[in-house]
Amino acid sequence: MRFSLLNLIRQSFDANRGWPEQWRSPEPKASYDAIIIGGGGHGLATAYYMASEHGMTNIAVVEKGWLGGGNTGRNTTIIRSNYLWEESEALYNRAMNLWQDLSHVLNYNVMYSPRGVMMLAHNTHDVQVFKRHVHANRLAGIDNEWLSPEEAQAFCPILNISHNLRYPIVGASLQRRGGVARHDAVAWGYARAASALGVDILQKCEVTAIRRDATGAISGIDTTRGPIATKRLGVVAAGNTSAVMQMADVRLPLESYPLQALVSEPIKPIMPCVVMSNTIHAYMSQSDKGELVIGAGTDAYTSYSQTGGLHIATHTLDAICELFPTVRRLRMLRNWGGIVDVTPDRSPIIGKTPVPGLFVNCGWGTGGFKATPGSGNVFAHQVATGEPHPINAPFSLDRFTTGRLIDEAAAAAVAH
Ligand code: FAD
Ligand code: PYC
Repeated sequence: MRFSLLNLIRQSFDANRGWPEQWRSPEPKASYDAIIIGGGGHGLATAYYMASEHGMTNIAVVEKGWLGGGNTGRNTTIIRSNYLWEESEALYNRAMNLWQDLSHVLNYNVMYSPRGVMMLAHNTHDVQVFKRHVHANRLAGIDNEWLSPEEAQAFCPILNISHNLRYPIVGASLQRRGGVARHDAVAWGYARAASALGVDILQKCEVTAIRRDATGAISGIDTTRGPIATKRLGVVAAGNTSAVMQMADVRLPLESYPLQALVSEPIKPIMPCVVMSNTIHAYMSQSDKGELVIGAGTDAYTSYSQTGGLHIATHTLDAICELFPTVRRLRMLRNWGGIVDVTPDRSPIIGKTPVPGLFVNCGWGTGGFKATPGSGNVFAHQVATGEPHPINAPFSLDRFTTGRLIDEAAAAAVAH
C-alpha cells in the first residue's frame, strides 16, 4: 500500500488496524446458527457460554464499535448481590458465584476484588429499607449485615460520620462479599475465550436492519459489513435496545437515561472498600491505579446523550466532599457518561419476544455490570435452547402484562 494521507485515514477506519493476525476481526460468514447483537460484557459472555456449555460454535457477536466500548467499559465496576426479591437474589447470586473464579476459567485476570460494598443510610426511610434488605438476604443465605455509624467508619476510616452533615449517616448495610473488577478485562476475557472456541467476533459491524421471513420469524440481519442470514438472534445492546428492537417492530417498556461517572487524579490507597449513598446521589471506590472512582445518579430526563448534565456531576462532587472531606483538594482526571435502559420495576428483561427466533436481554439500568457472568450464562441457555433457564424465567417480557413485577427500585442503589 502506498504511503498517502488517504491511506492513513483508511487505515484508521479499518477494523483490523494494529491487531496481530490471530486477533483480526474475521470477515462475516454468509450465515450463522445464531447471532448476538452487542459486543459488551453481556453479549460476549452469552456467546462464550453458548459455545462452552451448549456446544454452539457457528455463531457470531456483532458490535457496531469496539469490544466493551458501551456501558461495559464505562461503568464503575461495583459487584454485589444484595437485592430484595428471591428472583433477583438467584440471578445476582449466580453471577456472584461465577465471579469467584472467572479469572481462572477465562485464563484472563479480571481483577475481581471482593473488598466489601457499604450502603449508607441517612434517614428513617433508608434504615427501614436497608434493614428489610439485610433480613431478606440473610434468609436467602446471602451475606449482608447492619452497621452503626461508628462501625461503618471503622470499615472505611475516611468516612465523615459527624452529626453536622446536611444528611448525617445514621447506619449502613455492608455486603462483605461485594466488590469490584476490571470492566474492560471482563469484555476482553470473554471475547478471547469465545474466539478460542470458534465464535466470530465482528467489530465495527453495525446492525442496520432485522430481516423476517414470510411467517414473521427471524431470517437475518443487514449490517455495515453486509447481510448475514440467521434464524436465531439475541439482542444485548444496552442503551440502544429500543432502537434495535424497533427494527423488528417490537416495542419494549424501556426508557434511556444518561448515567455519569468520573475519576480523580491517582493517589496512594486511602479507600479500602466501596461506599454508596442513594439518598445523596454519590458513591466512591478506589481503582488499583489509585484513581478515586466516583459516580452520580441518572439524569432527570430521558436522552441518548453519552455525556449527561454538568449539574448532576457537580452535585455529586459536593456530596462526595462532604462524606469524605479528605478528598476535597483532589483534581478530576476525566469524566464520561453512558446510556442506561431502565424498566418500570428496575429489573432486567431476559427472554423471548413476540417474534419467533428473536430473544432480548436488556433493562439492566444502572446495575448490569455485576450481573455480566450470570446474565450471559442464563441468556446463553435461552438462545441456545429456545426456552428460559429457571433463573431467567421470572424476568420475561410478559410480566408487564401479568403484573408479576420484580420491584428492585431500592436495591438499584443509584438515584433515579
Ligand atoms: P454494553 O456494554 O453497552 O454493550 C452493548 C453493545 O451493543 C455496545 O457495545 C454497543 O456498541 C452495541 N450496539 C448497540 N447498538 C448496536 C447495533 N445496532 N449494532 C451492533 N452493535 C450495537 N453496573 C453495575 O453493576 N455496577 C456499577 O458500578 C455500574 N456503574 C455504572 C456506571 C455508569 C456511568 C454506567 C453508564 C453504567 C453503570 N452500570 C453499573 C451499568 C452497567 O454498565 C451496564 O448495565 C452493563 O455494562 C451493560 O452491559 P451490556 O453488555 O449489556 O452493554
Ligand atoms: O448497581 O451497584 C450498582 C451500581 C453502582 C453504581 C452504578 N450502579
